[in-house]
Amino acid sequence: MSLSPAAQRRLRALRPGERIDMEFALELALHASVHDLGEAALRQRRARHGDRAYFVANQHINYTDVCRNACRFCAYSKRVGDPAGTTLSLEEIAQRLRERLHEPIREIHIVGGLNPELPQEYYLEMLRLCKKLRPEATLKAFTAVEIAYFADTWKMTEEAVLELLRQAGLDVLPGGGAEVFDSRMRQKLCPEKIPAERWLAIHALAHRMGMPTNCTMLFGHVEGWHERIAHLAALRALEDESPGFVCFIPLPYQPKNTGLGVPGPTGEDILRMVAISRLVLDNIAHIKAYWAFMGVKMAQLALWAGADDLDGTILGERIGHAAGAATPQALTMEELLETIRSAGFVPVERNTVFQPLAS
Ligand code: V47
Ligand code: SF4
Repeated sequence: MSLSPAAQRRLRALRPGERIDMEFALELALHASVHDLGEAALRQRRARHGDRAYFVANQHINYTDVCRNACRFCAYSKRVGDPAGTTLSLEEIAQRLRERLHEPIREIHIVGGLNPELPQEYYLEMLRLCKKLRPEATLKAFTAVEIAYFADTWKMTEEAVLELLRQAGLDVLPGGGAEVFDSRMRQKLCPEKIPAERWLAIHALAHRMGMPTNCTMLFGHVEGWHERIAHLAALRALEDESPGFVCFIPLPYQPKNTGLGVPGPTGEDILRMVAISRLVLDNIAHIKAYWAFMGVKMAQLALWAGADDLDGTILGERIGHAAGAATPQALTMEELLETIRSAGFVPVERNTVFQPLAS
């Protein structure tokens, strides 16, 4: 069934930043053509960001793949005690940072599994070390899932954990671990992971403490549009109540080496998801087309369907690549600039919170 003429008119007449209700969002997601959705999302994106497309010079540190959880979509983690598990020592982390000191990196993205063998001091030292070697970089570290794990194992409140980490150098929380908020889906995908309510509460807390965060959704596996729209609605409601989300990242499911046995989203589905995100999340300024999971060419197209950011140079990402992401390990600054320009946009280098950097 295609979109009704009345809904078609409503979509074409959307004003910049106009809020749409969830019934309309679902109707659009189910029935609008990808072309009409992309066109409407492009108008919203242009009203906010013109022809600019953002990127950041960053480095990923995935410090341990040992994890107490065993999410079924995750090809990265190893069971506690598995001899194949790897954890970077603080010296190895320092080495990875030193190897790239000649590059003007502005963000270090640090996430890992829930590894019971690592003491509190490891995390604090890791942050201090990053700040010492890279004082000009923003530390975007630890998903809400890791923060909850620290609070439980260190027997501290989540607020005390965030404060302790902040004193050691933490600036921003990344958006991972959200997956799909629907509890039935979570039961199928990641039954051991914190429930959606706790993920949301930790982000709200960080925002109240003045710490910006990102948000994500893992899509294109067992969920449907009802769950996707409900997920976006929960993010929008949280941002209304406790503002602080910098950017939303729709993460296309990478199917290789995982236990789910489903293929992952099509290109058309990825573009629909990006466009719907731009149309629903009227209170979140940025939508990221994460090239490491989407592929560089898909990410270029996503800039035409509502996205305004490509993330960054990356290097060191292991989560998506363990699940078969057929993308490069890193892009150079020149390659990123060319990717954006050849897609028809004007590249703007930014820091983690999207302040443009003087070029
Ligand atoms: O939390 C795990 C997801 C996330 C798979 O905040 C998978 O700027 C796809 O959150 N297929 C980590 N996704 C990545 C992430 C992220 C990436 C880039 C930027 C930011 C940011 C955040 O990746 C995990 C999980 O949701 N994930 N396995 C998979 N097979
Ligand atoms: Fe562990 Fe995160 Fe992988 Fe789940 S997604 S198994 S919490 S590393």
